[in-house]
Amino acid sequence: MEEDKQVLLIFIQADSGVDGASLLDGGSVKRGMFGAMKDAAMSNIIRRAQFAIPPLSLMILSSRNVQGVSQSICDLRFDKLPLHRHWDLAGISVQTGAVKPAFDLARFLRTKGIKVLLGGPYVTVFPERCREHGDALVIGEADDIWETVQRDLLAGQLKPEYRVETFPDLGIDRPVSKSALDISSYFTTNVVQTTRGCPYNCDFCNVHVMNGHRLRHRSIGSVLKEVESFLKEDKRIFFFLDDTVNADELYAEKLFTELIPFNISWVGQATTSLGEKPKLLEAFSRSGCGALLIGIESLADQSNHAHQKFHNPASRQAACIGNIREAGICVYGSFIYGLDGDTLDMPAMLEEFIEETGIDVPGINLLRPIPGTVVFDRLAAEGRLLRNPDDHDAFRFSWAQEMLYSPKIIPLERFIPSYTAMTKRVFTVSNALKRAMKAPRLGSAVLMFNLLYVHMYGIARKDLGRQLDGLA
Ligand code: B12
Ligand code: SF4
Repeated sequence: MEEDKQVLLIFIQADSGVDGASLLDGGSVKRGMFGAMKDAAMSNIIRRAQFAIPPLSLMILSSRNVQGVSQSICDLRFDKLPLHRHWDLAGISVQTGAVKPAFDLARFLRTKGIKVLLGGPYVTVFPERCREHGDALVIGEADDIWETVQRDLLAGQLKPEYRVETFPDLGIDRPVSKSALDISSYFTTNVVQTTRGCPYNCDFCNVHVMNGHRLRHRSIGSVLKEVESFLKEDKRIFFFLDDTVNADELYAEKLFTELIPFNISWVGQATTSLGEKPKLLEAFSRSGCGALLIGIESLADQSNHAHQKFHNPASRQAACIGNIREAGICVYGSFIYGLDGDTLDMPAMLEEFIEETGIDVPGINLLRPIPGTVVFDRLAAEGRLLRNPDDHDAFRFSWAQEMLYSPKIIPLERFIPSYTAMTKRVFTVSNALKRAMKAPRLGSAVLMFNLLYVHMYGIARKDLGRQLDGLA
């Protein structure tokens, strides 16, 4: 009898970013033995614990079964490449900030005689740059076309390119299975996406480029079924991976009201406007919402507007955050310092805002121009990128560790010290303890995140310090 075709789906470990803050120079900066050991241990913990949720993309693909094909997932954050086995095809998920490790891996696998197929956000946005690195490309959301790919593989007729012409209809039931995952590797494996697409246009983001502007929902029945089936294998917390879980308020209210009897706890991402919708907030809280990441970005309208973000007016931010926290939901406030429109007054404003609103976990990011976003092209056209715009690897993921562009108003050599001085004051052990004690829920998780950030922003300051020295 003929053996099944073996497909290996690979998620890449990024060198830095949330996958594990380590110095960008790979540690060649001199540190004491204790410092080096502490950094290595913390990087390891971050890699293994902090954001260790499985890649939903690969769970979706491995759930599309075609008879005669067996699929396995290799998550390089935990797993070694299983090269002792035979593989007919390796599918790599390529994220925009981890292009080099993905292409290096593709080259290596091809030297071993394994066919490589590339898919994911970077391939969708820059297919031409990927073509030479794979035997085949999948451009776009692969939910349905993946079965065609598998059938072609079976027939020995893999095509060089599969292009998804129209966004998949998420209303069709496509059950997601965890059978290709090692459940014990992760913090939780309960990752669910209810909706794709984003009606907004923030110029630093490319979700609307990859997934379109129209919100596409799954049916509420199908989400409920998935939650029920996921709970049978893993009772831990749920992550709703939607970019804005309150984007369609009617849908969200119905969904989370129906989720109340499931007695789960969950986290997600939302906009500040949730704080002005008491019924929706109640549904979130009663269905077990423990924390929400809220993209506040700037406290100044002129800065948010300069980046096409209009749905978060500064005058309403504090009250909205107060209401969300009062409903018993922790707020991870995500800010960006260095937006066009920001001045040197912003750090003091941010610190005061974080203090006054009691934000449980602050994240103060540097703007990262990601290739394929509108801001990237604009900064390139204005001559403000500090690296060659053609070298996408220079724009790899990192954790607030380097400036990749010149801010519009603040000179770079004043911007960097103003940022590092702020993170030094905001991310301290005593602030971490204070925030954990005041958190409406999940106090120990709030403590863990804040402590990790004490470490990660410390690493970022070392890298930025080196960049600043280089400017002098
Ligand atoms: C959950 C999440 C995370 C999680 C898990 C990572 C992950 N990629 O699964 C964590 C917290 C670890 C994370 C980390 C980061 N993330 Co993130 N993350 C997300 C989020 C919110 C959901 C991802 C998801 O599951 N989507 C649902 C799945 C179904 O969609 P998908 O991944 O695009 O997959 C579809 C297609 O792309 C394609 N596909 C994907 N892979 C493959 C592989 C093959 C072989 C094939 C055929 C097809 C295919 O088919 C899939 C099904 O349709 C997205 C936003 C978004 N809307 O996607 C951001 C997003 C992916 N993250 C982003 C960023 C910037 C980061 C970080 C760099 C943050 C940082 N500064 O450190 C790190 C990078 C770490 C890494 N190694 O990738 C950006 C990526 C930009 C880009 N163009 O690449 C996004 C798009 C958010 C944004 N606003 O721009 N992230
Ligand atoms: S940052 Fe969030 S709200 Fe803005 S376009 Fe991206 S997904 Fe939409």
